[in-house]
Amino acid sequence: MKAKPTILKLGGSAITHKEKPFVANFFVIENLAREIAEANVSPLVLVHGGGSFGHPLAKQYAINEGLKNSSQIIGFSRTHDAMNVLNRLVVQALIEHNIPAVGVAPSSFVLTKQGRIEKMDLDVVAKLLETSFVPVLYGDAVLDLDKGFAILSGDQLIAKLAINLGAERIIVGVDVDGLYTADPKQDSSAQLISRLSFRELQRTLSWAEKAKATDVTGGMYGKILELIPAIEHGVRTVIVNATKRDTVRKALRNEKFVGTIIEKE
Ligand code: IP8
Repeated sequence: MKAKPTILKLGGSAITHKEKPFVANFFVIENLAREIAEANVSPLVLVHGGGSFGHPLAKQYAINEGLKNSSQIIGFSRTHDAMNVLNRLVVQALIEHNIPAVGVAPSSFVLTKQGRIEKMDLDVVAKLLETSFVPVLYGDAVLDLDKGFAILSGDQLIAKLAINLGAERIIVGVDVDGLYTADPKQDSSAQLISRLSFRELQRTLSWAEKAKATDVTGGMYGKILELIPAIEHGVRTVIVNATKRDTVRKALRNEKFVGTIIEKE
């Protein structure tokens, strides 16, 4: 592969209505599909999160705790299927905008061990990129070598993809403008951090840790922790608001945008 890929994560909090189980935010999905088409970046890998599709089921059946009783088995199927439904909605919107999107289920090429990626066969994804397709992956229920199964977050996936595919950058689209000095949903004096180094990042973790409650994969805190290996590896990482018009397009085009840029130095 010649050019270095861009990895764009579309957060579940942006593309679904988080408080309404199994309700997609079609307005945001459609808008993002249009902006991705306009930005015309290649090679591009998309990864989306679970939002109100994957998380309620993952929680209900305790998928991330591993296989402890047989009643969880159907829950694994339901969680994976819900993610597949959301994936189809995203892929269809992209195809409507003439983007050659191909949905790829991480559960078909990733095995975890204690919840961490242990084996990942990227041949198909790399070949898709080489052939000018846009692979669309997602956080998924995956098989785990030790505990039967686990939840693989889209964030763990993007960091690993970025390193293994030699990505140029990661763009993470969420439902807030970026990283703040405090939790913006709790504290009105919180200020947006426009740029920070890897070292400065450690300090933001203290408040982010408190905000990890809702997602089975850890919310903003989990997100930052997962991105660390890619940032350390030198992959420029930006966090932007995917629900605000034009932001993802500007970030993809490297135009001036509101958000947080995290770099190694
Ligand atoms: O929203 C988790 O992915 P995330 C996906 O990226 C599931 O953490 C199945 C809950």
